[in-house]
Amino acid sequence: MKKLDYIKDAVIARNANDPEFLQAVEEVLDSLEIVVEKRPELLTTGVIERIVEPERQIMFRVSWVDDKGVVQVNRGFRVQFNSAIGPYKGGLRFHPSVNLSIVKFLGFEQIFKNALTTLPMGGGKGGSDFDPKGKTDGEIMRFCQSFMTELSRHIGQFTDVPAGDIGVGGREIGYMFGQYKKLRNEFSGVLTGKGLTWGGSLARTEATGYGLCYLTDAMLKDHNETFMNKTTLISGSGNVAIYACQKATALGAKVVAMSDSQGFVYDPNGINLDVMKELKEVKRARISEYVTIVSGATYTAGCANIWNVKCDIALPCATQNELDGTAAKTLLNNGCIAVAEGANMPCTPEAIEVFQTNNVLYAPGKASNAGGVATSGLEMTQNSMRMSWSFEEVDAKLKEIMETIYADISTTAKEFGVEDNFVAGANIAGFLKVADAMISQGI
Ligand code: NDP
Ligand code: 2IT
Repeated sequence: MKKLDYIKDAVIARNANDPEFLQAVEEVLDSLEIVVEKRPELLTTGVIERIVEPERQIMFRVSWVDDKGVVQVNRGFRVQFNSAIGPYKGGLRFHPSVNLSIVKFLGFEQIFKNALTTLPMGGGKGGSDFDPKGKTDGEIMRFCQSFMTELSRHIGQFTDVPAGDIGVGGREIGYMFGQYKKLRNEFSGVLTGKGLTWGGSLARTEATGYGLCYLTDAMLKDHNETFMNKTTLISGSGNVAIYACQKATALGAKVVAMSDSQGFVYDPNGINLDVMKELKEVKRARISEYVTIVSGATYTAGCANIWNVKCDIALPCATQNELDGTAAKTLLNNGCIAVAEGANMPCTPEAIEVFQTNNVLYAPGKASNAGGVATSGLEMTQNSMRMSWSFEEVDAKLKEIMETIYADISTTAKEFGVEDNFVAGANIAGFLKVADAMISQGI
């Protein structure tokens, strides 16, 4: 019987239909067992029971008209999870799999991630079950406008500042920003990931992937390793994966495989990023097309098969639960020394167990992918100051933040007697900052 089981049981009873949310909460509660031993007031103030319940959950109808004149109806979500240390902040995901469980798990993780960045941002997340694949620009625009028509009532630069996530990039942020501005007659930093001529920050596009590599580099160096000449796998081929590939390659790694939801490409010469960017960012094509352009590369159907490729470092950058216990054992047997998450919760609890019991360095997403939201925080700062920093300035700040996060999670793990357990380090460090703020602010 663990000390926090009574809270876990209550969360399970109240959220029985939300498996992803329960998975995220259980991991955090397990990490906090060693904290409540030292800090009993965390129990008497009810701060743990409070932090697992969203402050506000909004669900709404999004109706729009497709190019054929047919009325379509989607469901929109915004979960405003915690505002103890700043306005709600977190991305919007457009993907057919989006439901309340997924939005709640993402919003919950965002609380701790945002606290780790050192910037004043609370946690939130939103999205829709809208599928952008195969839609025309006009359809995307009309959907985004309808989505923002309702969302605009609930957000604001000092209240809640959404950004991108899966299926939401610069194009979608533009259409949503335009609609917000029309409805409110207000030009403000209500969204991040904006275009560079209308309030966006340089390096926000690159930030999550770059930040992932900065944190991984710090973790490797702390263990007398580097990216140099390391064979690396990166799942996904979206925003996070592409810029992780760019930075890992710049740091000396050889990225030999990337994927999309249908399969993966293996390129023994190292992924040609110009080809990949043209295919994914410009043409929005399937990754299988890569092998028709780059000779020597091969395509294998089934995205999870990427973990069968022999590697030194694995960077899962696609989606939740994409790397399971079996894949983790394969990585281990193939000699993988480090796994760092670009995606949110890509490794299952079984996979994490395999890494941690076999001394594979493992960085959890709420620390390793925090560079995206950290740079969103820097975008908010620039908007408030009515000025913009150079790419080099933002990139230097991002690198410093990621190194600080690594130092923080590593020191916290040591302090609680679980050296190199970065799951515990990240959960505890993120939690304590928010919990202390909640306690100061009263019930
Ligand atoms: P994108 O939409 O740009 O790319 C998503 C990539 O993941 C695509 O290659 C997509 O393939 C693949 N993918 C999506 N769903 C699945 C699935 N169910 N199974 C397998 N592959 C899938 O999103 P991002 O790169 O922005 O996001 C990737 C991950 O990083 C997400 O977990 C997100 O929450 C996380 N993240 C993003 C941040 C950001 O700033 N954008 C910040 C921090 C974390 P396909 O094209 O075939 O769908
Ligand atoms: O998961 C994430 O941290 C994001 N999708 C980025 C959130 C943000 O507000 O930049």
